[in-house]
Amino acid sequence: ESADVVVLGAGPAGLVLGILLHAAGIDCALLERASRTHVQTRARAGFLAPNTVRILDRHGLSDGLHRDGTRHGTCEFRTQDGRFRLDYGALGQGGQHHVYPQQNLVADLLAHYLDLGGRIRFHTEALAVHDADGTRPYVTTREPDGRPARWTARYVAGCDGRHGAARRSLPPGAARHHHDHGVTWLGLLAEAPPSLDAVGYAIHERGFAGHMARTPDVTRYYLQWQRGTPAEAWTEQRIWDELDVRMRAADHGPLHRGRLLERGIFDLTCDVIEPLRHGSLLLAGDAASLLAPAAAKGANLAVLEAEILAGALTDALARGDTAGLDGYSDRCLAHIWRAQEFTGWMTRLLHADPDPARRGGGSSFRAALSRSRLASLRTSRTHQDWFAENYVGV
Ligand code: RFL
Repeated sequence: ESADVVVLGAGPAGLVLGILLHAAGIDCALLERASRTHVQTRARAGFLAPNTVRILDRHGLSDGLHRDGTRHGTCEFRTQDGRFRLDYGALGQGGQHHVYPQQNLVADLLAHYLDLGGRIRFHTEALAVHDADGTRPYVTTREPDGRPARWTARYVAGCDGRHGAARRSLPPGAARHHHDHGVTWLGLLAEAPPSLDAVGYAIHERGFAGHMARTPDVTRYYLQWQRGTPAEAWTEQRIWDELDVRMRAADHGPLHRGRLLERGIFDLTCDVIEPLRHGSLLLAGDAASLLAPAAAKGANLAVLEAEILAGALTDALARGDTAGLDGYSDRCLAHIWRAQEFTGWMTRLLHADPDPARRGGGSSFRAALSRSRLASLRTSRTHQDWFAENYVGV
């Protein structure tokens, strides 16, 4: 089979790209390894930056998030020195987040793409991209019935995430800049209403804890976790008790407890592929760059890159103008490195000690730096404006 653009993966990047290409009259097909149900129920991100919402607005893709999402412009830091709030929506350039679960956005995008008559194949796994340095690349796949197949294209968009076929098919010269922040999180989804009307970041000698609203009934929590310890090692009771300690519930009020719907372990690692274009193969979203979740940038970059790539591919295929494709990598990498830099800064701020369990807590040079940085953030308007601008920016 064939299409002018074969898009691998139906996450936020692949779906936005597919919709914009289809709307521009470009022949494209999406290949997705998982089922429709799987992609639209996979809970992940939830914080959409103002620029992401503007992109979705511009293309008529934001009805659901305006209807069911909520707005968020405050975060609260809890430390040994007390707590303080930053109304980041009123600082910096005045941007707020929209909180809308990623799976709901994916469900909306998928419905929109299908309504347009877009082509998508579920249960179709891309195995490798071939001949990307030529003008007729092709993708080998495993079809829903298990048979091998081949999709030919003029361009292949690798939007298939961190473990996808696009990354595996890069030429030997492609650079992968990898960095391990040395920290692991246990990510939790709790069937419980949010416990505070702000994003909560707790910096504690026993490790970081985080609180992020998702919906009125579901809240995400994070616990800094000892690397190598299985997610199931602790009982629910022990997890909630630890969240209470680190979030300093005794001082600032109890957390709303509930059943834990999901647990996952995330090593805070990150990487950037450079360049993002290898002949006819172009990377976007997590396939292009992986970010630690500390600053909630991944889904936002995915949407931004998809819009840029859609414009570049449309110029190339509809008008024969390849300037956009030639500049695609540099343009996106500027955003990606900015997001990586801020994510690294946030990660160092939130983790006074990369491995408190092993060292038994206590002070350290790094913990003192984190405390000093928080003091600056609490008291300096300039620092707060810088934080706000970066926190909601992509
Ligand atoms: P996705 O969403 O991973 O989608 C890739 C799709 O490709 C499919 N696929 C394949 N299909 C065909 N053939 C293959 N060989 C394939 N291999 C994979 C997969 O099934 C999937 O459907 O990538 P995309 O589109 O680039 O989107 C990236 C975002 O999903 C990701 O950056 C965010 O979820 C990151 N992230 C957050 N980002 C934010 O902006 N704000 C947040 O608040 C936020 N919170 C998070 C997060 C990521 C998390 N995890 C799971 C690491 C919280 C968590 C816990």
